[in-house]
Amino acid sequence: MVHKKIPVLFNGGRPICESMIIVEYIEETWPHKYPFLPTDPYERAMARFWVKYFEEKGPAIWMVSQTTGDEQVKFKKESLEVLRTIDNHAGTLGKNKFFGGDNIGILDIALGCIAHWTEVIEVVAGVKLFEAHAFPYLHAWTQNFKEVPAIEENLPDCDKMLVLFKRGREKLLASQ
Ligand SMILES: N[C@@H](CCC(=O)N[C@@H](CS)C(=O)NCC(=O)O)C(=O)O
Repeated sequence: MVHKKIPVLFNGGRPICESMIIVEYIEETWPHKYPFLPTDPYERAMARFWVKYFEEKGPAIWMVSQTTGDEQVKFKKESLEVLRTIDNHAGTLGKNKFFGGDNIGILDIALGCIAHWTEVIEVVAGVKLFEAHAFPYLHAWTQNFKEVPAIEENLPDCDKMLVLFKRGREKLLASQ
């Protein structure tokens, strides 16, 4: 594939890459089974807006584990701003458990890494980002998200992720 990155979905032998393009493809191919986007055009646009926001800004969280010193401080600040913005958005959920309503939708999937990856990133970087009391709405959402059977059964093992991420950071520090 062009970027040599995962994930890649194969359907009928044909590859589709880029996570969120894959999610939209699944939705368009099996709309009744996986209605990941709202039916209302305005709501669809809003869901896509937030997905794009997190695709653009979310990598700051990962970068906290890939940097040191002033650079890490900068990415920590950016990460906290992203978490703050998404926590505010999660504050509008009301009675809904998910951004998709009663069931997870495209934005829940896009934000999935906050629910699971962030804690591993924090350990590897030695930096705390996602305090439950500082981001209460987002924290409540992560609890709901991780309880969804399809999510719970498929989350990668934290210990294995830790080994992998630590190795990545060690390599990075050795090359500096
Ligand atoms: N925007 C892409 C990002 C994909 C991506 O960065 N994948 C990482 C793993 S999470 C990867 O394949 N890295 C291997 C590499 O960069 O060589 C998407 O959402 O699918």
